[in-house]
Amino acid sequence: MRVRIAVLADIHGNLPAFEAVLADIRRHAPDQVIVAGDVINRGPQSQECLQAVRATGWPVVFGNHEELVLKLAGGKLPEWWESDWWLPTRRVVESLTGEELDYLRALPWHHVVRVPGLPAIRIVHGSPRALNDGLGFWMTDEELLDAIGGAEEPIVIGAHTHRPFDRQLNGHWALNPGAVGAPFNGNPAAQYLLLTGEDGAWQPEFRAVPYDRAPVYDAWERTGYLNASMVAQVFKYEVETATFHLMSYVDFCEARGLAENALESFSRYRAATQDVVPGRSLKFKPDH
Ligand SMILES: [Mn+2]
Repeated sequence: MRVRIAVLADIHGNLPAFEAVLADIRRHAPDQVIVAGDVINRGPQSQECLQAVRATGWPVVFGNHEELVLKLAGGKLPEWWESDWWLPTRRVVESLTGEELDYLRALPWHHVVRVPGLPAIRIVHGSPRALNDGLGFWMTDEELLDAIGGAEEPIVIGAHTHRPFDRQLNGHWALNPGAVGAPFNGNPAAQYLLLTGEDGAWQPEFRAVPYDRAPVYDAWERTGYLNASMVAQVFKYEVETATFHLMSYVDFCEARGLAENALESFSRYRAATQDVVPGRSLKFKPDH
């Protein structure tokens, strides 16, 4: 008997990316599909993504961006969340209905796949330890064992880092499906993980589905906040380049004494990073 499951995560309000993955998943017709968190925030179409995901009936696991939006909705974040910088996240909160916020609150923090004759799989947003503790290639074996060794299932799938990852050690197996809506591995295609279970073992296939990104850029333009919130510009630039820019943008501004939430600062950052190899983590030192 052959079983197939699909795991996708980090849709982040990017509806065209989710629709591309949805079509690819339907072609492969897996037996189970699990969404490993961060359906919302960052991208311009959070509510549309949440509704599209819920329409599939697939189980969804809680992510750190669901947590962030719920904290903001509950007034549990410091005052600086009132700045224009965070306007996109406040818009997410305003756009969601009370019923949708309740749905997010009720999401489980993990999902376990048990198929007779196959190793059990624990699916979380980050790691079994925390929502924001992602699994990635930069971890030493010891760090990875610390992160996943506490799980009772031999296989752990965690997302959050927006980079596909696959490492086996000491009877444990860590996998990361990469991101649907905002990959950071230099490949702008919408990414997810397909697992085929057969003859007592799972075989992973990392899928990367190309899609037209023009509609998501148009959706960003329609929000009206691209010139008010530089975090929105950074999130859009991350989708364009499939590279993590948020921390390096903040570092870039700090090193030069630039105001973070100014279009001029973002334009300078964009010009300075045009030729950087996609997928590389960027760090900036002051220029003298
Ligand atoms: Mn994420």
